[in-house]
Amino acid sequence: MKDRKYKSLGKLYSLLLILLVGGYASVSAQTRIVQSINSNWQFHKGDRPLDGKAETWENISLPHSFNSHDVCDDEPGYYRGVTWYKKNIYVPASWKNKDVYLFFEGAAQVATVYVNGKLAGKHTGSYTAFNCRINDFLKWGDANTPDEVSVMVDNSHNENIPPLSADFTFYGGIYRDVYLTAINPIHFDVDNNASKGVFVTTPSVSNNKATVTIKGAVSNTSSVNKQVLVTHTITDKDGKKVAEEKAQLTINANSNGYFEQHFTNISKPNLWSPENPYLYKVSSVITDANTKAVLDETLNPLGFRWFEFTPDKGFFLNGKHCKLWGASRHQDYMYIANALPDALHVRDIQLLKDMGANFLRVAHYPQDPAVLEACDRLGILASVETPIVNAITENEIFTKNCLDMQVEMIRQNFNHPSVIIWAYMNEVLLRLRYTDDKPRQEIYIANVKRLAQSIDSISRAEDPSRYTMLPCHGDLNLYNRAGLTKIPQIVGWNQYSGWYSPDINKFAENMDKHRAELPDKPVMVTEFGADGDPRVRSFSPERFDKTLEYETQYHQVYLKAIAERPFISGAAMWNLADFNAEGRAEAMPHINNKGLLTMEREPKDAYLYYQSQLLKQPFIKIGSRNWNLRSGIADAAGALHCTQPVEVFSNEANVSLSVNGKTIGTAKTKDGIAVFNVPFTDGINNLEATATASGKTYKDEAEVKFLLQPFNLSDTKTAFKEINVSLGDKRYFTDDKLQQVWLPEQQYTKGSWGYIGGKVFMLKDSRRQPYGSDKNIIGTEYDPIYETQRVGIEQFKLDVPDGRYEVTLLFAELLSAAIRDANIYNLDNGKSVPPTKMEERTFDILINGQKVVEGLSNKNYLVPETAYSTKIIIDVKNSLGITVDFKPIKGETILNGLQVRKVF
Ligand code: GCB
Ligand code: CA
Repeated sequence: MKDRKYKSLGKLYSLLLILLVGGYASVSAQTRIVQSINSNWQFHKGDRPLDGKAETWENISLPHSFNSHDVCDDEPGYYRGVTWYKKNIYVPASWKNKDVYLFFEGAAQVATVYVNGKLAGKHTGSYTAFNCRINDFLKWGDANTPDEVSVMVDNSHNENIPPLSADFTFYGGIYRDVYLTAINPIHFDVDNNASKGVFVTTPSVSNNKATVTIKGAVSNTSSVNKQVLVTHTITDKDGKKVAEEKAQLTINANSNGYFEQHFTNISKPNLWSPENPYLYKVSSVITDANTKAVLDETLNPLGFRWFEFTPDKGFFLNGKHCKLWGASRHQDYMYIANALPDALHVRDIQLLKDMGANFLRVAHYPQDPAVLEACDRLGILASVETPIVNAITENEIFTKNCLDMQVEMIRQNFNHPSVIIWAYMNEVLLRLRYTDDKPRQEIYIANVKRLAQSIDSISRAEDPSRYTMLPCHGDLNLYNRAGLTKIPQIVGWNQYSGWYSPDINKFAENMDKHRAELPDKPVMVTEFGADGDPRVRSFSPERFDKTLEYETQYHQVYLKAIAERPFISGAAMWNLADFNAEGRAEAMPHINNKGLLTMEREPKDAYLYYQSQLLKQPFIKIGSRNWNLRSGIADAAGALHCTQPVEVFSNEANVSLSVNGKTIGTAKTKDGIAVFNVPFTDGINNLEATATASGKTYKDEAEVKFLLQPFNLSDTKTAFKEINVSLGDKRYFTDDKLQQVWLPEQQYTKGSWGYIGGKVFMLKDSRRQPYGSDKNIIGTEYDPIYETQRVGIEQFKLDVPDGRYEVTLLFAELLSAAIRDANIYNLDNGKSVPPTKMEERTFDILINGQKVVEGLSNKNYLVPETAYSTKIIIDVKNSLGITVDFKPIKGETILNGLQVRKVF
């Protein structure tokens, strides 16, 4: 067991403390030693060869996941199997009289721990901590005697361990901190599910008075009976002692002694809330009753607050109405998987706070201890849940694993004042088993209900002070019929009307239906969101086009509907940040783009929108602030600007905007947004937005680089340099790396550029995709360009001036007989889209009359779902411009993208 205060400073801090406290006679030497052992591990992917062949080991440090890269590549799937980690630790002989533990904050998903080759412990489940006592396996030599720790970590799919399937990646590894700890044989019971062994509750709290109950156990692993004193001291933020209680215990050898202490009169507690996250400290100390020596001590946070969920008026904190606004969060980053340093966890919670939120749904599994520590400090109320997602396995081992995880989660996180809900089972009826056997399916549903009931009961028994919650997917009738809406104290709804299903107004209807049919059940919206690929933009957003603009519009509708309904206790947007879901294809393969932040934690517009709605202090931010590389066509022949809308997000009534020092105007905000038409000029445009609140001016600046395309390509005032066009597409695509912008297609007009003939590619029978395909295009990062296409195109013309040009043509065959991945999330629960029959196509391509590609066909370069591009150099003469002809031989012609660059 470790004491978290040493966490970041590790060994050095422990040493310092020994030095510091060493000077006081009344305090014994360091009672617990807690040192991280994250550095210098060796990692082996696969099982260890038993045939004596040389093993290959890679040097790594923890936190570590072995899936940091294979979840992002074009190869479907990722490594799920056995791996090994090993490291030497050095345990001094002076610890011989102590209990020595290895404390793992988390390892995914089954970890088997060996010390010097002997089995020391085993833990199942990726998302909870575990502790192994290792005294019996150590060599007890001097400080130079190595003890080898080796851990087999296996993240293979296992029908007995939740989660079975889900829209996120089941990364493997020792992906959180590991500590070596040494404590006296008399200590708080750290063997109780890797908890603190001390459980703090506040049975009654009011403005005037609070009570505190502290329960727990002291373990005595020595061979003699012991008389000890357990002292609990509550201090306020400034370190002032508020109250103290002592209890005398006699603990027999090799057993536990239990204590329960009551603080009955804490007057005028400083209440904990999002506005005032006031934390007291509870120090727990065990002293030897005879010698008075301190044997063990630990520290826990304490917050005084009381709360209630009501079915009609929503949530109340400390007697005041408080709508919960927040987000759900996954715990991964690009290329580091879930193996995050603590600072990145803390950063996320800070970003949530900065958005104006007061709630976090820790979804879909317990996360790093740093998360709830940050919630306590920053004033974010939290719900935590166990990872039973989509489906269950109907057997005793699965049931036991679910219950064990629930108990571990509750006990390990018990003392966080931020936690108000213990949840379990996300959308557990989404992947119903036995779809072809209805009677069997009814038995399955009854088994799900039975499991839910067991988990709910155990949660309430473990911790009557919090609420239980079960997040369901949209099908209210199904969850009602299954009895699942009756079991938890709060029902959560994950709602995607306007995303997976077309009609966004159904969201409000669904919530009203809950109110009408379950009038006694408190309710939260546990998820709602829409994908926004940060590279993709549109001035005419549509459902499923993956633009940030649609994402913002979607959230506007939801926010309004949630705010208007007092019975909705709160809402958690899906998701705080983009996250990896390896099985997904779409615009950014393997990524679920429903984040309010990108994977790198850059704010998308939806985040700014929430800031404008939730923050109390004056707020102003220029929208699309990360869309700082833009392009567009000049407004008219000879014009030196292109007018495009810019949104400003603010909670003030009026905002003004100027560009390069020139005022554009003042506009009223509507629902926090003011829109300006900005005449962008070629090059850098400095935008400045201002708002005035009680005599003070608030402002925001943004620098936008604009690549102005001439209205006529032969315009001399704005010389043509290059153009990138996505065919069959209505969106803009920004490529920050190459500093290129892809424009939506347009029809050819004289003097300009565009296609002639053909139609936009649409997926057959897609209930989602407005245009283009949702397949992962192999061999490119530019999926959105390749996923859209013009079919039956006859020509592409550009009236460029004479000179040498590079013309790049991009193709991807979007029809294929391949069955779509069954794992693609399908919340409208319809049948998956049938494979489209691929018809063979062959066509020639001519540029300015010359056949540059002959017989392009599925038999050569046009491999289904694979990017193919070719660059052709041409010299334009006699003011003829560029004409690309597509001549069908068999089937229809296609073009997905086109780039033209002037060389000279
Ligand atoms: C859900 C799931 C979540 C998914 C989300 C989505 O309902 O609970 O795990 O990631 O939908 O984006 O489809
Ligand atoms: Ca395209």
